[in-house]
Amino acid sequence: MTVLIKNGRIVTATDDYTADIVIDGERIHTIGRDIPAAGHAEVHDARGLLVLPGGVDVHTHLDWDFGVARTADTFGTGTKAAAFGGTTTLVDFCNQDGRAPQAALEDWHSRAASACIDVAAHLILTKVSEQVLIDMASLIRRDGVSTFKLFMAYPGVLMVDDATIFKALRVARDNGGMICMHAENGPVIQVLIEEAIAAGHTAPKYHETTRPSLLEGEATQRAITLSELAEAPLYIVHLSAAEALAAVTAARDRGVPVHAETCPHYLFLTKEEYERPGFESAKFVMTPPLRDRHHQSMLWRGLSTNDLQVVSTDHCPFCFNEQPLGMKYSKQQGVNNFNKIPNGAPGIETRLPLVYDGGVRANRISLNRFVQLTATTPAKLFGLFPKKGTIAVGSDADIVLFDPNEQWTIRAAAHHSRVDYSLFEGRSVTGRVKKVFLRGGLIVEGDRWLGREGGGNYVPRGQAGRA
Ligand code: DUC
Ligand code: ZN
Ligand code: ZN
Repeated sequence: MTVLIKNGRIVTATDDYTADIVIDGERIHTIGRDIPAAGHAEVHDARGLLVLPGGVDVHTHLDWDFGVARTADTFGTGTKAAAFGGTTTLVDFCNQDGRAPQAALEDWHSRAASACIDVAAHLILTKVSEQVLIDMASLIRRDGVSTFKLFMAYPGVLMVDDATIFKALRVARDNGGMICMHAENGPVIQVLIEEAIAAGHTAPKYHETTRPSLLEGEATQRAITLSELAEAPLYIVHLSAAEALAAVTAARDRGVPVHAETCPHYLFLTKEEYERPGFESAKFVMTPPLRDRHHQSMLWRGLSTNDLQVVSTDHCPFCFNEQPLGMKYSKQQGVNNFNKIPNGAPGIETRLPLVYDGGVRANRISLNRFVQLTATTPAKLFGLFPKKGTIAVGSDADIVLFDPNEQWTIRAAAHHSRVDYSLFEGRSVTGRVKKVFLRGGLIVEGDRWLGREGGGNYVPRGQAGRA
């Protein structure tokens, strides 16, 4: 059973040409010109469309337990939303949550079984005993979990100390793994939060004032110092601050293998959102918080100089309203105290159109760079390439047909996530996902859903940290 995609403009991280693609089973079999339509089970005319590798989003929190809160998407709903946004592979965060890593991973697998697209796991380590350091090696080598997130923030909840970070970096280095770092100085942030609350500053906007960019810069520099000493690769997640980017840039200039991602909300929104009336601004409470325009222009610069190498979503959705999912899934927990607002925001369905519209169409990045940032480099850094992240003979036939000219308006009501709002509500964008193939199977056609829960595979990953 073969599928033919004809006349499309194929864009990868390096190439841009018009050709036909034959998919045989789950893989790309042939790329060529003027391939006859006869004899194929399906023929798709991609004239006028971009043919892109399926997006790879390496930062999501589906069905994620964040203590008193839980994210609103199941693997079924979150991955369906991802597919409509042109993403065909996720690397999602599995929380150790004080358990043996293997138990946490089994639990993650049972929930991830409903995924509609391909999924892989990172492990968030919160209790790193000597046994856990030993377990890391088999997680990398046997289970295909080659990346681990550590937190320098949230003391008493998720934070680990510098000694732990240093030890974990060395274990990752020795086994082909990589540490992903949430870099903010948690203890100092805690002081600022306590002072704000004591002063009666309880509105959502104080989330931003208590997490200054300097403290992201400090922690990023500290993480880099530890990784440099350990001679281990490092990946800074959700980088938002110019100070943090400066530390990454200086390290990369020294030849240190530091990598970093940013997210669409830091590229397109600013801290002015915290001035929205009432509790509305709680929708924008994510960590790190939104920054001012100066940081934003530095992030675009970092994307063009390759000091920022990935755009991921950090899809960590909590509903604005309490109903219908309940208080555990809602921002309303923090209506009287910003420190109780679950930290996180949705974005899994809008990454490609936003970056295409605000990046490529706005002449900030090239079309090839767009593919590199959203598919190829994340696949390479996280041990998924060349199975994922490109269009090449032998690669999985994860393919997006994208209309570069269609203008549409982002509306949460039309989304497929269970979350009840969008950070980008009402924003007009040009560029829209039209068809999505997952391993050769058509799962999205316009607004028609053709995929199924459980149709995604678990993808064990190889060595991490090589772009
Ligand atoms: N960090 C994340 O990556 N996601 C949600 C909250 C956080 O602190
Ligand atoms: Zn984080
Ligand atoms: Zn996250």
